[in-house]
Amino acid sequence: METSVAPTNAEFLASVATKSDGAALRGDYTQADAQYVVTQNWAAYTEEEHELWRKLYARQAALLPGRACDEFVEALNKMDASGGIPILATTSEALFAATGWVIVAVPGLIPEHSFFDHLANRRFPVTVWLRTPEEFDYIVEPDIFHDFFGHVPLLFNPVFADYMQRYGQGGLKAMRLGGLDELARLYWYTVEFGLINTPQGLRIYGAGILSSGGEVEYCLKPGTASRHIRLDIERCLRTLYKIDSYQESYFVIDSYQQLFDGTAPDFTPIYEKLKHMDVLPANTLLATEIELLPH
Ligand code: HBI
Ligand code: FE
Repeated sequence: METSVAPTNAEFLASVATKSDGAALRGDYTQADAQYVVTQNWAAYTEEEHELWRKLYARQAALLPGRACDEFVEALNKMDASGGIPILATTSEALFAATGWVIVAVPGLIPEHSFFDHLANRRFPVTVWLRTPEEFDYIVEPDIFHDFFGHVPLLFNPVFADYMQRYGQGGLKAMRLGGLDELARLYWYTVEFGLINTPQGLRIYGAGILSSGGEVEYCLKPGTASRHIRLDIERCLRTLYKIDSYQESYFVIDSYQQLFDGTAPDFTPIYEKLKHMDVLPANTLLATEIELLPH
């Protein structure tokens, strides 16, 4: 990576460490700076919240063997966050040492421009608050369990980390080109709901699946109505997705390098072309496509 990135993030870590107040409350954007960054007020989490985290973690970790990709499981184990809601700055330091990424604490969903700007500068926004016990199985918005457990482990992988930065750069560009809906589908079907082909079979790398109790099992189950098809970026950019049910399509990659290389070209002509084409429903299977999950 460019050498200019490292000092920027090191300075950032230093500035966060000196802030004394902080935020951990859902929906509290009053503490956020211009980039929507807050300080994680770790002392404010209750014992009930730590206990809920431990339960979420234990349930999810037990589902991973044979389903999550090895890179995810190995990094997650090293992160050592099974005991309670983690201190983000601690993992951020380890992550910075591994791939030059840092974690920034945010109050929840943030505007697209800020989100992309963080990614483009190797900063991953992690929401500070934890879901309620009623949301154990399903939550609409990202919380700290989804963001930290689901997203942070793969950022320890150098190639995936580089893809995420390139995605952020592409996001800023898509905003200027009117390609945001299209590019958001790529994030959804890779970073959130992606599968990867390995010698041992299909494995999960998408954070939306890996942080969901039900979909970890569902997405690899033979005989469901869902598609498992090879990722073709242009095809993916045309494909609508489900936000309130399990996915009807899962796009499968062969390597993280495929993501990095596939996002190297200028998407301008693709956005132009797609403006004249219909979007595809989430359950589409084109005549040329092959279902990859053996029945
Ligand atoms: N904000 N905190 C947060 N997390 C996200 O995943 C996120 C966001 N803002 C915008 C956004 N995602 C999207 O537009 C991307 O999914 C493309
Ligand atoms: Fe996410």
